[in-house]
Amino acid sequence: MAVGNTSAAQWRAIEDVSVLAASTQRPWTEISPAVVDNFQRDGVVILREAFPKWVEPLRAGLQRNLDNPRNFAFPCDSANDDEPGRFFDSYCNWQLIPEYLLFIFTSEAAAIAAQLMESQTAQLFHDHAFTKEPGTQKATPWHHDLPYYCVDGTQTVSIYVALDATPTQTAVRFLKGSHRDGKTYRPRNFASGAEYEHEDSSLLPAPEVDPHGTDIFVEALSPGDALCFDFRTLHGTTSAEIENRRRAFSTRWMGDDVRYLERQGETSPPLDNLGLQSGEVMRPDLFPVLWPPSHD
Ligand SMILES: O=C(O)CCC(=O)C(=O)O
Repeated sequence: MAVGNTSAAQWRAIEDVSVLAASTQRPWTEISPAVVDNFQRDGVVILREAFPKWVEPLRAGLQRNLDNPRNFAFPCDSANDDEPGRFFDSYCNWQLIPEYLLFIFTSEAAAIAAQLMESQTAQLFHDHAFTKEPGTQKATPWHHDLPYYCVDGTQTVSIYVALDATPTQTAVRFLKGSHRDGKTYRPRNFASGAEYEHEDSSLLPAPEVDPHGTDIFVEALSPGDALCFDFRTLHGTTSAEIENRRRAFSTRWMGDDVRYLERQGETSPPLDNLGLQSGEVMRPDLFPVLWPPSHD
């Protein structure tokens, strides 16, 4: 079983990604003000049929990742050996998997991210691919992503593209409005449920959320639909058994107010040696600014 947070591959495969950003174009697609308002209010929104033509390429990219996890960055199996099924994830692979790279540099994702974040710019943080195989009962523990990351800010979004039809029973659930409650919870390991060791006393114990409560946002997904959620929005799943393969490809985006934050403990991804002090902008040579689409 591959454990998380150790890199099998060099994720910084391209010397200066700004060159790639400047030589590619990303299309515009309009997000309605009502959708932006919903995202700002709830911390989550669904965009139906946002990326239909990307489903096959992203499935192919994810299959490379699944077939040879050790050739790629940060592979992780979160269903333990004595648990049924497989819950695989891997992140920071866009420089290694061409289909991921093409999606990030040439799809509408950057334009969508900028609009939802109400930000002039959209800067890529990283990609994150997920697969739950049939038979898996392992729940995704309730968590929010921001305290896992070496960044802080309020203009953030993950664009999670469903690659399989997913019923509500096994889809990711979100606690509406939790991005604005001012609380930050300890990250936890998906496989063991153990909390990360952090010296930050402002972090609350990992949250318990009623997955069937009235404030839960959950939608059945079709391939190509995108769930878009703030890094601060609490999310998780039930342990309902996965009946059909459930794959998703997520990209994490940072807006104008996001800055590097030196966390007092483990982060995921564990992006060390960035050469940054807390409060500095994330390096555009490693984390490309993809909206606006060109800088000339
Ligand atoms: O697909 C899942 O169950 C987990 C997704 C997730 O936690 C995330 O995208 O941050």
